[in-house]
Amino acid sequence: MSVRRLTPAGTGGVAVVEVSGRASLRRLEEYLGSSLPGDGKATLVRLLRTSAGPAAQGEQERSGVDLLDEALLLRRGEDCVELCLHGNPLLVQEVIQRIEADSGNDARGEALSVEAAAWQLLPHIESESGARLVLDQAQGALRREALAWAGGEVPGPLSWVELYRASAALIRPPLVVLTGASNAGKSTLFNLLLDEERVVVSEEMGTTRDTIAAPLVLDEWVVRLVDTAGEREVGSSGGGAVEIEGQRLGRELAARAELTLELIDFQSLPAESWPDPAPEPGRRVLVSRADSLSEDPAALDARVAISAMRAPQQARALVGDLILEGLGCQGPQARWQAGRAVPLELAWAEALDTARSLPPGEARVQRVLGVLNGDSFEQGKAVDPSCP
Ligand SMILES: Nc1nc2c(ncn2[C@@H]2O[C@H](COP(=O)(O)OP(=O)(O)OP(=O)(O)O)[C@@H](O)[C@H]2O)c(=O)[nH]1
Ligand SMILES: [Mg+2]
Repeated sequence: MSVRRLTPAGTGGVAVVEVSGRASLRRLEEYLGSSLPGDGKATLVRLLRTSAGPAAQGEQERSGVDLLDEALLLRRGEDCVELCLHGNPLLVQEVIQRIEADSGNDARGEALSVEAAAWQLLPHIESESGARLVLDQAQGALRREALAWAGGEVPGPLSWVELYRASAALIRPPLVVLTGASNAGKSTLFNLLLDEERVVVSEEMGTTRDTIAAPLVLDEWVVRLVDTAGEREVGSSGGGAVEIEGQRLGRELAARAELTLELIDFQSLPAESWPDPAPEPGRRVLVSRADSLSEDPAALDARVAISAMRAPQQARALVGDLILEGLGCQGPQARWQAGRAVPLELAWAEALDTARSLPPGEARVQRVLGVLNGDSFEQGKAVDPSCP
């Protein structure tokens, strides 16, 4: 049984609170002093500070002193209702506490079904395609597909983990970090991509001394773009210590980024040499300040070089494509497709893949049900499904 907020904490027009579990619903009925509507039906309810029977509620309503909120109550299936409250955070908190006190809530460590987890994730998704993908799973796309696969009715994906990886960038914004020597043009590119003067740009070495992140929309995706302090030798006294710390933070972020984009100043390239634009997965290298190549736009594209000054539009398009390619956001698998089943967590995908060891049929269905109902996980972490 549980009471949980589906919308993010804070001020809002509406706050949605989910109450689930048979015992919770019984207690909620007692608290409201009226029976809950049938599945798919909604009703208006008045939530009071005290849980009393209908007679006492009527009394308090008349005096008008104890009303916490008037809410729309929506029945979502046998064991679950949603309360749509007016979004005052203080009143919402009070309502949650009232219902919890009445239902003996113990949500901590409780199993969370894939649908419940999807409803919780939905308000936090930053791209429209990602939100639609998560909504599909909240409405049972993964459950339908995974159970049909477990029962041997459909072949299912070759790998649930691969399916998760292909869509991961839609679900959580990947970290994309700009790196490179001081004055390579990182901040100039950062501003150009965001289409605003977000950070300071100057010809002075060591202009950027901190890490600055901003969301960048690219086609269907949103990425977390980070500008960093450029690499150069600095003394550790005076302002140097701050810059060294900034460089350290930048390296730390780059180490855990889904993609690093290293800029190399065209002028600093040794003659006859050109960097490999894709030296390894998760790393792309771009030649910057290639003004002299900008006379011939095809030369910029062919050599993965940009001139933010002379050909800004081309630079923006080239880097946007490079980021999406580097993140694997290409091909139909990576895009949102209506109603497609996608595990929203790597742990779910891994747990589903382990069910392959069982032949399609009842045993696999039971194992998959355990994953879908969250029984195979504890506090958000996967446990070995082979050890129940
Ligand atoms: N000619 C030319 N100059 C550029 C280009 N891109 C950036 N610059 C200039 O290069 C200088 C350094 O640019 P920044 O964007 O501040 O460089 P940075 O990599 O952020 O430098 P740090 O913050 O020190 O790490 C500025 O004077 C920019 O105007 C370009 O494409 N062509
Ligand atoms: Mg900079």
